[in-house]
This record gives sequence, structure tokens and C-alpha cells, in this order.
Amino acid sequence: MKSLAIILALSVQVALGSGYIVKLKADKALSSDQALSLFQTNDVSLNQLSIGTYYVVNLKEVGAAEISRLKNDPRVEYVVKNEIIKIDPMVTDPAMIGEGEDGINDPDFTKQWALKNDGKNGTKAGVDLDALESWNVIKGDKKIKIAVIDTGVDYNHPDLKDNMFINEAEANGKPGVDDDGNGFVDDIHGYDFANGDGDPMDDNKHGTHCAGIIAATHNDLGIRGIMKDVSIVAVKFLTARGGGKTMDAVKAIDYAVKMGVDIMSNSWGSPASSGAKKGRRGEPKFNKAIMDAVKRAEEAGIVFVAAAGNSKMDTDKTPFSPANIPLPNVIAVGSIESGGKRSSFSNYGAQTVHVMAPGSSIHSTVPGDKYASLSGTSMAAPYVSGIAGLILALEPTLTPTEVKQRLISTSLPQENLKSYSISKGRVSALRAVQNITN
Ligand SMILES: [Ca+2]
Ligand SMILES: [Ca+2]
Ligand SMILES: [Ca+2]
Repeated sequence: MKSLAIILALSVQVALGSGYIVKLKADKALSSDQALSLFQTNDVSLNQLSIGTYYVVNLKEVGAAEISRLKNDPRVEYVVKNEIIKIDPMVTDPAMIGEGEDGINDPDFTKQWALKNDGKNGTKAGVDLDALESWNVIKGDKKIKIAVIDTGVDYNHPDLKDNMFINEAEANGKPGVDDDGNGFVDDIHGYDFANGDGDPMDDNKHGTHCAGIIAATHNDLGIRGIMKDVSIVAVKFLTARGGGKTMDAVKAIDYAVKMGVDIMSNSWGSPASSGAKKGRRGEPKFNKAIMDAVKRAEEAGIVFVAAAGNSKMDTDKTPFSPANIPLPNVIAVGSIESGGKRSSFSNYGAQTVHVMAPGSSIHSTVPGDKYASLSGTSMAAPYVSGIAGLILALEPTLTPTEVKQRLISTSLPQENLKSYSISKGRVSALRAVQNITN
């Protein structure tokens, strides 16, 4: 089954290319005659989302004159590339092993320097999220829903299954039937927009790794998530190879809004300028379809956490999307390593990266009852999503802007990190939940 899914995903990408997204001004779809006259091809797909009506023109090459004709049509709001967005994780050496921790049974907890750094094996004691101390204040809440928007999640993983969101109407309903009437068939744990079905099983490993960072169960297996209690909604739009189409990302965000999540955790992205047409004044730097979707999340009061990217670049100069979309609910996360320095791969930005969190040699869950260490801002982002979850578990009425401000103002200032983010330091779960700002 798994190899079949991979082959299908690949063939779809090759056959369709990425094409163009055309957003209509009206919320109503065109008749088939109208659509044919507008697009002059039948190779289009309609997406009616809460944020409007979108068509994807599935042609690899659309000429400049054709784009211009579409843009100038009075029915069209905008035309943007349905570009492929990617993840960029880096596999590293096995995680360092430290001493055991009293009262903690998860055997690999000692590899989780991000939660408790004992200073062994070249790490620096105390460079961690103060997780143990924060759990004395709050351990999370099952009511907090976090969408992991990624390659899917292995919802059967023994260290994850207890913290997966369950859509009860679908879990107790009929296969092939949209039992809760939300427009998505059989979405028990979330949805798969890469393959268009209700099964967001992870066929990569990236999404399962991110989910474990937030939500691995505190038990006698493997590792611990930064939250003991939480509900993970698996929203897949990235394929087995870790790439995904812009339109599918938009659909994924729209679905997560519909499901009423509190936080979206986004460990993906691309340089923002690639979506813009070069040399044109007034052209948006960010893909407008993605911006619309994030704006919808903002209007729904949802925190949108995003990885700052792994290109060692200053995002004040080279913006990264979606992390640097200028909306108040967006939190851009850079990465630090276990010695307390910026991870060598991490993007940074004194004005555009909000906070820094552990992202190097992070041990977490991967599909098939396994664990692995990965590095990237992809790993730092879910730690911040989880801390945002702890904050909201304790203070559920905070707005996304307040959660973001809390994460920035309670970060521990660090001389060697001060030029890399607005926070000038690194996040601490304890300081965040106790609102310690000194
Ligand atoms: Ca459903
Ligand atoms: Ca069903
Ligand atoms: Ca565990």
C-alpha cells in the first residue's frame, strides 16, 4: 500500500506540473461553459473554500499573455503560481545520551536535550526549554487542538495514538460517508490533501517527527512531547517526497480552520520571492493564496507557528513564506543547538524571526513504532507550537497576538543570539507559562 501511494503521488506531480491558481472575485463557481471560455482548457480543478472560489489551471506552462489575460478578466481577483513547497530536514548523528531522570519512564527522555539538557556529550547544561519545571505548572489539555500541517502523522504510533484528535462521528460512522457533514469523507484523525482522501497516514516521516515533538505520550515508551495532553489533528498536504502544491497547502489551512484548531504547526515553506513576478512594482512578495489562507486563520483566532527555514539566510533581506507573512498570528521560529548557539543551518532575522527554539539533533517519533533524530527549523517550530499550547491550556482566552507577545517577551535573553530574532534569546516553557519577563 505504502509504495503504491508513493508511486501515485509522484505520477500526479509529473503529469500535472504545478500550474496556476486563479482566485475569483465571486464566491460562486462558474458554469462549465463560463469556465471553458475563461480558462480555454478543461484541465482545471475547482476548489470552493471558506475563503473563496479557486480554480487550478493544471498546465505546466501558461504564457505571459495568457496570465495577463486572466489577471485582467473582471471575474478574476488574482492569479498566482501553484508552486511546489518543500520541507528541508537534515538527518544528523544519533542524539546524545545523558543520565536517567527520576520519575520519568520514557526510556529515550535522556536523548531529549531540548526538554532537559544535562550538559553531557558536548551539550551545555541548562540549555533547554525548562520543560520539567513547566510541567509543574501545566501539562497541557486534551481540549487544545493543534494541526500538524505536514506529510501526515502515523496516528497508530504507540507513542502518539493517545494524543491524536478523534472525529467521533467519523470514528463511529460509516466508511465512504461524510458522517459529520463537514465536507470531508472519513476524516477520523484529519485529512490528506496530497492524495485527496480521509487518511492522513504519514508516508514520509517528517510529520510524525513534528507530531512527537509536541505530543508524544508521557509513558514508558520512547520519548515525551512538550505537552502531556493535547489533540493532534493530522493535516497532510506534503507528499511522500516532502513536496506539496500551494493549492493543497491552502486547502489544508482552510480545513484546519474549519476543524476549530487552536494552533497550526507549519514546518514547511519556501523563499517568498519565488511566488512574485520579478521586476514588477506592487507585486506581492508572498503567494497571495497562502496569505489569504493564513489571514483566514488569523480572523478565526488561530496561532500560526512556522519554521523560519534552513538556508542560513537573513530573512530581513530574503523573506521566507509562510514564516514571514506579516500577520499578527504568525510566529516565525529559528533553531538553536544544544550548546545554546544558533544552529548553523537556521535562518535568522532581527526583525522577522520572532523566537528561537531547539532544532538540532531532535529525537522524536517516526512511522512504524520507531524513533529518529532530525535537525531543522522544522523541529524548532513544533516545540514552539507545543509551548503555545501550554500557554493556551492555562490561559485559554489569550489572543494569538498575546500568545506571540508572551513567547517573545518571556524568551531568555542570550548575548550570542541577540541579533537573530526579535526575542533576542531562546524560548522557555516555564517562563512562558509563568509570564516571567525579567
Ligand atoms: Ca467528515
Ligand atoms: Ca465516514
Ligand atoms: Ca513516551
